Amino acid sequence: MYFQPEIETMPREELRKLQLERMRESLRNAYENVPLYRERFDAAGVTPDDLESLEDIAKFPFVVKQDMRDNYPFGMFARENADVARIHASSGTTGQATVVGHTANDLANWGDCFARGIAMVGGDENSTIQVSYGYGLFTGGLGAHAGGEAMGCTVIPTSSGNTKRQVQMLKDCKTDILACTPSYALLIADTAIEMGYDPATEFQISGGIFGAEPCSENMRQEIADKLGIQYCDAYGLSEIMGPGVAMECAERGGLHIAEDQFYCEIIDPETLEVLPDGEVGELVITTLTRECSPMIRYRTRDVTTINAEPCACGRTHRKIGRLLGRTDDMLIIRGVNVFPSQIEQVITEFPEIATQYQIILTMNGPLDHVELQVETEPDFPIDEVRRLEDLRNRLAAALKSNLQVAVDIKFVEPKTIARSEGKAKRVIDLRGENQ
Ligand code: DLL
Repeated sequence: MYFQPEIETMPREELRKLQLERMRESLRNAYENVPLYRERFDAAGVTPDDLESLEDIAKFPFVVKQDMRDNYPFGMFARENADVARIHASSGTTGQATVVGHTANDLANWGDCFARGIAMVGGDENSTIQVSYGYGLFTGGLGAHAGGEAMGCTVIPTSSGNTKRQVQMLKDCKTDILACTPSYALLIADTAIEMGYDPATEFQISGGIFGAEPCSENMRQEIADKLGIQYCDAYGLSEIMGPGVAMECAERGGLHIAEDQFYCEIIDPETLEVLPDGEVGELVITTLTRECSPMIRYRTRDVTTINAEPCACGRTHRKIGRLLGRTDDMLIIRGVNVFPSQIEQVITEFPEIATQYQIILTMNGPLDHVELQVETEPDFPIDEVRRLEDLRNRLAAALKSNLQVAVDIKFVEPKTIARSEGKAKRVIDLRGENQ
């Protein structure tokens, strides 16, 4: 049931004591070994000795992704080359890539964090886990792999892609747990069904550890039903570690933060004030054990809440709510703030429409123009104008009443929107391009 019971169910007072000790150590590691932290702490007039309680972390300055870019590649490493066991890097699609280093201890801790998620879906050393996250600089593949090894599972490192083979392995190797992005899980499930299988009843699979991108409640339910599994939402980010920072237990009330390794705060992204538990804001993470790349108050841009209510599963670590999206993914449609996952939730209410969509942003004079492309299901008569117009009106009305937004809806033929084997690209922003 638990991977590390003594840590996962540690009484909160004891846990907070452990966090404080580790936070002091992490601040010292950062201050003594990373010039950026020394300069920032000195400028703010604080030293690691000023930390007397966990809440004192609010005295320390934030770091952001740009700081990592400015110090590319190794400027924020607190360890010499000989101690660095591996590096991972972000793709750099939105700017200079960011590089994060891991010592052997960092990698071992990472494996433990992910293994806790494996236990949450009922896995143990008898389980077979198929890792269909991409392997490479992206942390999904190797992070899940480390978790499988820490648990003592049989690990199938399929990586992403070659979806029919993924299905064949799921079936033939009697995979118990699948780990991949939710959009890829749906593609794998749909491919299995197209191949003539019913994975929910014919395959052994019983758990899924899915993360790296937002996923609406309806889409998650569709994946769980099609595969016949318990769905564990896995959160993480490469700057902080990778998958395993927070994992969802069977109670489904949020994702337990690995609080022995990370300290989380929620801030108001405008005023930068720390918000009380339960309020929605930006997640800020301080690493407590990371040796090579300590992060002190890293602003994730992810929007969520912290839930401190006791959990029926017995774990004492606080939880974050399932993520709506990132502050930088939020669309502002005629003054209304909307996350793509909220649009997804509305689309998935319609059985005539597939769980596939794309949002195309263009400029219409000085105004943003938003086109929502959706696919009808193969059995929907897309040529019948009346039925299509009726569907369009109902979808437009649902978007308007749920999200207060009006968007142009464009129906496309079944299976024309590109399927994703990793993180789905839901928003195509053409606003910077000549039109
Ligand atoms: O996506 C690490 C990961 C791999 C997490 C596999 C879970 C499973 P990055 O590529 O650095 O790392 O992207 C991190 O992805 O800041 C979130 O915005 C988003 N994200 C990660 N997990 C979730 C999730 C990996 N469970 C960024 N729900 C984060 C929603 C997520 N968004």
